Amino acid sequence: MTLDDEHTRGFFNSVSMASEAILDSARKDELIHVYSHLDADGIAAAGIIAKALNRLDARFRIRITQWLDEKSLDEIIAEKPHTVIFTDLGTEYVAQLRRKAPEIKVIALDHHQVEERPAEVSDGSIYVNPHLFSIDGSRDISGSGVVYFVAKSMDPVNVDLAPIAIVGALGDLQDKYDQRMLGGLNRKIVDDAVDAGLLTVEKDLIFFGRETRPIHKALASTTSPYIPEISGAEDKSLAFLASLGIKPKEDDKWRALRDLSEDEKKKLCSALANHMLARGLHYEISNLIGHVYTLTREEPWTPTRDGREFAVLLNAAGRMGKPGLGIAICTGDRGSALEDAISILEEYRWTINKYLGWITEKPERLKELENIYLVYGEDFIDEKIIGAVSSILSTNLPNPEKPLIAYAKAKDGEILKFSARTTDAVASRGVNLGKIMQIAAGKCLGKGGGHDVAAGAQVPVENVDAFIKLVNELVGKALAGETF
Ligand SMILES: [Mn+2]
Repeated sequence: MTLDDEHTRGFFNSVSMASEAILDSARKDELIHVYSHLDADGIAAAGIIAKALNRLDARFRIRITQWLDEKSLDEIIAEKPHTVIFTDLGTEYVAQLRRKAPEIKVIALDHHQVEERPAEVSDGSIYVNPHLFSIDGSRDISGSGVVYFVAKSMDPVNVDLAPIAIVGALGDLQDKYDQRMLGGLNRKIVDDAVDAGLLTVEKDLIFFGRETRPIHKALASTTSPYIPEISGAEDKSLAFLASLGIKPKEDDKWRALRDLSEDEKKKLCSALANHMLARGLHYEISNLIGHVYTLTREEPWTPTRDGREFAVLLNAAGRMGKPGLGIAICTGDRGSALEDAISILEEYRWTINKYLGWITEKPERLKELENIYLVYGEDFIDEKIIGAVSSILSTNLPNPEKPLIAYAKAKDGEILKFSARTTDAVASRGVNLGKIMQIAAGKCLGKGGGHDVAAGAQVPVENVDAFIKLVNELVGKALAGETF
């Protein structure tokens, strides 16, 4: 893809339209309501738009939500906003919202798949969505990336928000190019950030904090890959290094991953791969090495320094019920906000490790069906965290050819929340989990959607067995090249 092809031009044309519309609302001092998604990308998107609106002295308010539905549309309308901006969600609700409340100006800055091109592009609503221009929104640009381009079009000063869009893309696991690189339109954002002196990109071991943290801490804090017995356990991580003869200290000073010799790095990688293989998990050594995105203006030792870890921090804030804190960090708050976020991150890591430990403790908790893996979190796993758990698990399944579907009970007990993940390789064989979740949930009185490699659904408790059966069938059909 080149940046000046027809699709890209179309996309950037919609970016300018959105930018004009937002500037117009700000100029007229209209009240702007922003709704964004409760994940790292959604929070990054909210942070970028918040900063851009702040710089305009615009009147706005932000809500973070896990999902939009009819009920949330009614709530939006009841608040009588002049302008609604959806970020990292909402494409499919624009037309409906406009129909119910034609007086509201609606702008959707999204990258989720849409069933078909929204018909009424001329009704005053504005869509910026890569999928409408045949650009792959599951790996070439994230929700926060879309918002970044709009913010940059509003005012070039917003280029300083490029690193936040990179964090969002990493949070959505868009580093799918060779050696875990961001590509497509994300590449353009990376270039902006590098040119502005805010980011460096290097190839190395992808563990968090490779340049600043003691090695055992870097290994223990990384959850992608999730390394059983080492993730979350610094003492065991230290013992693991000792068993390899890798010295954690040099002259009383802790060594970081960047201080390892090439030989030591190789030794570490193959030992980790063996460690996982011995526990029935598959992991490509090559995936341990990749592009590392370092936010150079961030303090060493802090979790905002490494792009991937920053994304986990935002996810943690969202999933642990503190999305506002995540937004504050994205708009530049540090000090006590960062301290709070770090303690939430610790709590979140502890929770995820507890869940992953629970799943791996009994082999039957990872069920293998004909075409998919299934994990049922029962009452144990919080439905807001099921997506993170399935993302982590999906990177080291015994058979990576099968998508993973994890689910847990929602609070009211009436609905089950599903999270589906697979690899690009499986997606390239025709498995589109977003579409499969949408179809299967639709037939089971629920709803679903998302990206080809990462999707979700919610389904009434009584239809769960039918839903799982259908997903298993649809994945099989997709793999067999059948259309449905
Ligand atoms: Mn997203």
